[in-house]
Amino acid sequence: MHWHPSASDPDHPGPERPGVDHNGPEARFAVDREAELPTAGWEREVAWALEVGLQGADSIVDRRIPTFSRGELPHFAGINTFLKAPYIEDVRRCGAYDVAILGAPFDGGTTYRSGTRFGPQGIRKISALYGPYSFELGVDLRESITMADLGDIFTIPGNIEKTFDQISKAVSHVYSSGAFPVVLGGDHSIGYPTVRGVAEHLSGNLGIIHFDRHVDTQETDLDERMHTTPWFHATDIPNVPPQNLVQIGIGGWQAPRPGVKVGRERGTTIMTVTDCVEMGIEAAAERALEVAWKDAEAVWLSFDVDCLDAAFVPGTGWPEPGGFLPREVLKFIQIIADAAPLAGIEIVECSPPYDNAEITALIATRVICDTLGCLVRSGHLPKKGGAS
Ligand SMILES: [Mn+2]
Repeated sequence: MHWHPSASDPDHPGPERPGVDHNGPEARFAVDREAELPTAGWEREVAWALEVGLQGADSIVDRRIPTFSRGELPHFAGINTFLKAPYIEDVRRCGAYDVAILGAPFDGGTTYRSGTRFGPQGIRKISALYGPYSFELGVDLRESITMADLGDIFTIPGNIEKTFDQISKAVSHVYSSGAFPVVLGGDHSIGYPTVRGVAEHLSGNLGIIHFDRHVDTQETDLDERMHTTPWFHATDIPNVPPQNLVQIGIGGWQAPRPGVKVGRERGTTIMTVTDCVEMGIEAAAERALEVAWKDAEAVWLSFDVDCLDAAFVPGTGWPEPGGFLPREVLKFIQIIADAAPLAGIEIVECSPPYDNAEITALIATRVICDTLGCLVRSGHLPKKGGAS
């Protein structure tokens, strides 16, 4: 099930090199793979940037540089969309793209630290640091898929239920357009309306792979459907059975007992950090895939950044020590995205006002990029096939 680089394939040993190969096996694959990646997307971007951004000044030696920054470079310049994807004001056009990014800036469901209403902005801002190419994954998103940033959903700060309706309508629109939805939260209360927006389009069941330190399965918290409750309500949807909800990284002193009781009664699958580390990330990921995909038509990925150890995610609502290391969670995500297509992904609980040096937003961005990269390299994106 795990995706293996072709460098380990004896039928494809890679190009001959003089002397002993000094690269490690993964690096060897990566270095060889880069030579196979096309550059047509980059060349189109350069030509477009020169046309709309004007040819650079006479003293600029590199004639690919425009006067106005357009496209990827420089990374510190430009308007902050996710990965510098074009901002699409007319959301009716989102189906023309393989991937659509949409923000759900809402923190009305938080029960301790707020600030996730700034999550989409924080993630977009630090995403400018990233290029479209991943060395180890051997993928260049610019050469493989088209992405659009739809901006944000109009959330209602004082009203959780109206916000849920807005989010469900937005996610439903994007999902039914054929674009792959990437939802930038927002607190975790949005997990219920996002799933609701997808599930209504399925005739079969929707599974959920949920990364978190918290179970989020109680019915209400502080008398409302707060960010501790999304999976109670999601698994009340007839085609979102709790038997297809797998919860990864749960543990510590912040898992409320009412939620644990609901999980026990409904039969969700919980895997602690120790469970995953001791069985090995590969075995844990395969178990998660089995649960989420059992008799399911599609699977939604819900990633709460607080599944990482608190040291890596200061900018979050309920930081909890003892979580995953970034490399563990990235490996987990990669196996899931390589194994099968996903219905979409949401990244929640990134709270820039509490972040330090943007490291929480950085890991949020990385999870999205690794998910997209693995979906691309395994042929799950673009959905209709296309450039590879
Ligand atoms: Mn959480």
